[in-house]
Amino acid sequence: MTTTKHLLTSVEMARFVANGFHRLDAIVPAELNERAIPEFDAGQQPGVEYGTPLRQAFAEGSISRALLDIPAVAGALQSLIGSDPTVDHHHVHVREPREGEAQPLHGDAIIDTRTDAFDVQLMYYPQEVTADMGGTLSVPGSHLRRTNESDTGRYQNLRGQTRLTCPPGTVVLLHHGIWHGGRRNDSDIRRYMYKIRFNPTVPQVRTWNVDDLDDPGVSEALSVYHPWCEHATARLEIHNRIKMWRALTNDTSFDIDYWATRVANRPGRV
Ligand SMILES: O=C(O)CCC(=O)C(=O)O
Repeated sequence: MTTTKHLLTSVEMARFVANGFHRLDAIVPAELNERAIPEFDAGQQPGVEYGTPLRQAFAEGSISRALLDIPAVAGALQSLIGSDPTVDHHHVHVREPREGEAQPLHGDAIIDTRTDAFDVQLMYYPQEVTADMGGTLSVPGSHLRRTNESDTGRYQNLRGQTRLTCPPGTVVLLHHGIWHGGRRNDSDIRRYMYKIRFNPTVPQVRTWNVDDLDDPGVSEALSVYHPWCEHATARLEIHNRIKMWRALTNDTSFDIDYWATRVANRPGRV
């Protein structure tokens, strides 16, 4: 990664904590998008061993390297995962024209109960994705509701879900836990999505631009309600976000409406 100048703000980080993704529309230059599709058609990108340091994972001149060197991508990734991440794996996902079925809703890998660390998944869409092209479905705010891989596969539609449509060159950075799946492609066009998963190697603490840490917009962003759960259950998700924000800021006193402080109160216990 070449620059850390385009770091996310605290309010943007809080939105990521609440929603589970950060979206950068049309951030990749046209020449890279045009190069990507024939290369993806030619086959998967060269393999990378699990846990390879990002600096060594992708060759100079490769699409992956060029993508990760885009300052806004590098800055957002640095903000979310910290410096010197490793590459877990990468893969080009194709939804074939009129293929007839969607991928079940799932979270990648096994149930993952970490509360003080998370992996980041980058999804890159080199072409315009229209409503009938099988854009990735995801459920904003589902990432802290821990599930085991495709246990959510029986859910066909959830209120608040989004099926991605985007201009060419869009990048979405996601929390590893988000519920997602490739949708059915009802168009005549192959749909491409290139995914890279990153693992942190440093504590994910204050890795973004914290100048606005005290902005009231932080609590506001963390308090958003998503329509897939009941009003009362949504409070549990806000509680999960408070715990994540405490870990990210290393501030064990952070709270919203006294919820985390109240439930942690055990007078007299050491
Ligand atoms: O193709 C897609 O849109 C999503 C695929 C994916 O993320 C997966 O298989 O885990």
